[in-house]
Amino acid sequence: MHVIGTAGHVDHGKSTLIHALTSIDPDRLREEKERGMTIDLGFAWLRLPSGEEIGIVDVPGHERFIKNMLAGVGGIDLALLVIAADEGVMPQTREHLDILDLLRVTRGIAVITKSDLVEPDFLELVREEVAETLATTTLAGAPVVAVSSQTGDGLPELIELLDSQLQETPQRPDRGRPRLPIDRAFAISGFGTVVTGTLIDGSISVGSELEIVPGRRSVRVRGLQSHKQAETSAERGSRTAVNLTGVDVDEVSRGQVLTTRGWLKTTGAADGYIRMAANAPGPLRHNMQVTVHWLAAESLARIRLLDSDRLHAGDSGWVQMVLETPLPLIKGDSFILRSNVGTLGGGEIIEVDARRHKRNDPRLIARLEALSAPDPSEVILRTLDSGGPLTVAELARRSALSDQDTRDHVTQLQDESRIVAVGDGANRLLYSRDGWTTLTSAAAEQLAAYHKSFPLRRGASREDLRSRLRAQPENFPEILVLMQTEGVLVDEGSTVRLPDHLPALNDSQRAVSDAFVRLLRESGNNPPTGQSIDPELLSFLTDSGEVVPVGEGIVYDAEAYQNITSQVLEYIQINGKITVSETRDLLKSSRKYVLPLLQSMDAKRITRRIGDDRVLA
Ligand SMILES: Nc1nc2c(ncn2[C@@H]2O[C@H](COP(=O)(O)OP(=O)(O)OP(=O)(O)O)[C@@H](O)[C@H]2O)c(=O)[nH]1
Ligand SMILES: [Mg+2]
Repeated sequence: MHVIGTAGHVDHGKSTLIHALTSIDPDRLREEKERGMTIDLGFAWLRLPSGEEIGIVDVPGHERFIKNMLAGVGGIDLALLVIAADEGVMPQTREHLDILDLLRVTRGIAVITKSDLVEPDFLELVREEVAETLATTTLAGAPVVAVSSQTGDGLPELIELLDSQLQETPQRPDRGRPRLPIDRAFAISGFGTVVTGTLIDGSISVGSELEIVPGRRSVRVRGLQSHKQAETSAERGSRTAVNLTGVDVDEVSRGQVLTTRGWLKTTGAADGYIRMAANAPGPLRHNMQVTVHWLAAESLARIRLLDSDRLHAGDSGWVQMVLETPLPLIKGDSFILRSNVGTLGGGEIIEVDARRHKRNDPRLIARLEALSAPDPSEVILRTLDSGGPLTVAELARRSALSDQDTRDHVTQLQDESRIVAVGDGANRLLYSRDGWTTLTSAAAEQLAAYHKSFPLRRGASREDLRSRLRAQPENFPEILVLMQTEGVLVDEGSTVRLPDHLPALNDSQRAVSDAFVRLLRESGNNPPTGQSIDPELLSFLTDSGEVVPVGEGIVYDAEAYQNITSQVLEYIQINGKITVSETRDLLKSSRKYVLPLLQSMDAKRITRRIGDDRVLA
């Protein structure tokens, strides 16, 4: 299935030509009929001699309605560039041709209309002018035919040409993710909401569970039509009308995209490579505000020029578009940049969800070049380098590859050790080798710094390390497992350390500690409180099992604590339970000691509290 579109200056006979070819008047609005001028997109279809049925999008030529033209031209496979014989190439001929060129529309036919109005030798001059105008564009060498929609002259030849050109036009690649940019939304009483558009990827069927993006509105396909014929499914490359349930007509508008659920996200900043239009009305300056036209949507955007300060007609360069209204762009999509004076340029999306870049950085440009390479492995690695780690699904979206292709390339890259995978299933996170190395070095640096600040502690808290590495909680355990396997660190449960880190006291610390422990040991069940021992030393002695802090500034010698717990346990075994005052009498101590002691035994699950009693835990 193919879709073709008209282009050309106002009044040059586009709509009349479509009417003559199809018997369908593409001007459907009353105002269009009254003014004899196309305002919004019109749609028709035609069965070619080969049997193929094609969809046709007719666009307005008037400069004032260029937004509508841009909304219609996004999904076409072939353009009919219409030039009236009596006027020849005019400003909108050039702007529309620039747009086709920038959108990389490589198939086209130049149709000289109103051939009945001029003499044959004048027609020859127009042919020459048209061929010359096309010569510097993607439509260079395209066939030029002269027709009269009035007399029918040349129309059979045009149809033959169309047929043969489309036979040679390959189908768009199928990435298996249907996208239907909505160009019309209306309601039909008894049926509800209908949206139309050109299905540019994948297929959809009656019953499909879809969503409308932006907005994430879940909908279901109730019915499908292509060229006014009911269908059970629609294939890519076809003009499609979709009857939806789950959405009111006033909740849908031109520019939104109908797609499968859950994968397509809007992006606020995207990097791209642009070419300036041959007839650009002025330069594109760094930080200039322009309108981005993409499929049927548009948004204001600030353009950051990444490798220049200014681009003139015919120049090309790397840009970042910062969109005022985020759009669900995907890598590889074409777009047009326009100011209110005219079409400035256009290009291809190279990376979605782009970060803010330092300008004129050769490494950035090298990375963007690699991202625009046709080699999917290279694209996958670069996408992971800049945006990783990513799940397979997210990687597929950002690199604009099908899920299957992405999985195949990832497996290959893993075998070659160029990708590191952490975890399993849908949560599996992929790092480029470089990305993983960066993460492991960061972990090692963090731990080294921690050990330097706290040499007496066994290790850093696991949660602290996680947040410093900005890792997600669901993948962090697996990240640690892999880092431990690679000998980067040792995971000790609640703390994490470098493999060669062993906390040890120096001589003076040892002396202080020994004196402290001796003092505790000598005071038995009632150790002195309010000791001003360095908390780092205390935590070291606790970790190494020499002392047991029970709270409230009370610390026991480990052996004394052991003794106490044995006595308490023995008492409970004999009496079934113990109270605070019984403990006090048993230990010949006071409430001050006994309360925190019992609480610490509860916390260590030696005892359990029931009301005023302690029992065995
Ligand atoms: N004599 C003659 N007149 C034509 C021919 N084709 C179109 N016209 C006339 O040219 C005028 C403009 O035709 P349209 O088809 O509306 O032109 P358009 O390119 O669709 O114009 P916009 O959509 O407004 O850009 C109409 O009055 C047509 O009748 C033709 O082959 N011969
Ligand atoms: Mg028209």
